Amino acid sequence: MLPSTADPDVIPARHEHAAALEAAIWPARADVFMLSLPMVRTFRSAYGRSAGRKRLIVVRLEDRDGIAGWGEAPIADRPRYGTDTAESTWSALTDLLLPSVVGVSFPGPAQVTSTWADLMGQHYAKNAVESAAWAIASAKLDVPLARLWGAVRDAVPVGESFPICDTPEQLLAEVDARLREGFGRIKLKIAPGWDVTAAAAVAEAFPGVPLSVDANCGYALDSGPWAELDDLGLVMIEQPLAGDALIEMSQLQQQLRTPLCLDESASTYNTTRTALALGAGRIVNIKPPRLGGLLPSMAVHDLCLREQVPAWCGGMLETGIGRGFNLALAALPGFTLHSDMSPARLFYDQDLVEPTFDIRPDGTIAVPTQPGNGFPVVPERVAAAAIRRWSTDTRA
Ligand code: OSB
Ligand code: MG
Repeated sequence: MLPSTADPDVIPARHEHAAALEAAIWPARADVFMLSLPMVRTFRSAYGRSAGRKRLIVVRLEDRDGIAGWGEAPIADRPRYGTDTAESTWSALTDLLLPSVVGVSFPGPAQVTSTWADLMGQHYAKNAVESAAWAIASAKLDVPLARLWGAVRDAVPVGESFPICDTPEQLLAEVDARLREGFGRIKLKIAPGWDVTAAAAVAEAFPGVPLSVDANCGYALDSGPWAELDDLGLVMIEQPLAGDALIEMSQLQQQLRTPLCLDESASTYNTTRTALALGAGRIVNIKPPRLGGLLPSMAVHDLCLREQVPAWCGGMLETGIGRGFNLALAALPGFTLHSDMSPARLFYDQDLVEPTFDIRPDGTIAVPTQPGNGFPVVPERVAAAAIRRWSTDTRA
């Protein structure tokens, strides 16, 4: 059983607490790596099929004290889920964000993020640099991130996100394999042509297992199989309509018993607040790369706690670098539903961290207890996968 949404009166705001944290950070060097990783399977959603290789960007900050912190920007090759691309993220990192951070001393991670408070967007890039700064802070204080942020659990219940398959039989076989590994919630990617039949087949084959669907903006208000989906007893329908269609999302929510979950619509703190106030959803998927960092994610988490809105941590096929931060975040009290946290082996032939993590038979993943990056990054693997590098060193 998952804990119920915590009482906001007895839980201090995580964002305020984390933003006030003092840990001297003085980045002397920054490295940016554009990686190309072979995928072990294609990932298909309403946005189409992912390619056989995935680009992603990894940032390494090295403090004057010699302590290094790593962050990840899990960018997609094409701007379908969000507006950022590999090239725009690279440019934001090397041209805008890192030049204002390297060679400057900061009292804590929040002050690192204030250097870009006036810059719009660039959320993947901001998240990667903020993550690296938090890893340095955590290492310097010798306190794991989850504890720094006010974790209330040491294990995170996880579900799996199932790409669109060629046949229902193939889907049922994959679901069966993941359930045997312990995954406690099934989320099916849906799109017109792959929705009610697939979801009904899974509901029938695995009764009692929490089931949800993720439409990735693939429908219009008057064109979805809403009544049929509503009858399946789903935990949620994630992002049925366009991210900015908040009024239509609210109209749809009024027609359904099933809660709608905000993913693409939860693009910033203010937009998430607006969406909740409009009744555009009753659950929030919190993703640091989409929201532009850990602190913005904590602010949305605090909002959800205050408003008694269940939340969970979404993923973007991160390697163990990004997942290390997501796991620490998902240990906060407002994350009351299963998170998308599949281990990297389900996407990549090799993770960038060693040891990596995996699901345990009880359906949870352990929250990292190591200070700094949750899992030890293997620099040789990052270098081996790099197709482009950039660095700046104030000591050179
Ligand atoms: O909509 O949640 C999504 C991956 C990339 C972009 C968007 C989404 C996803 C997933 C993957 O569903 C979940 C995961 O990382 O485990
Ligand atoms: Mg989603």
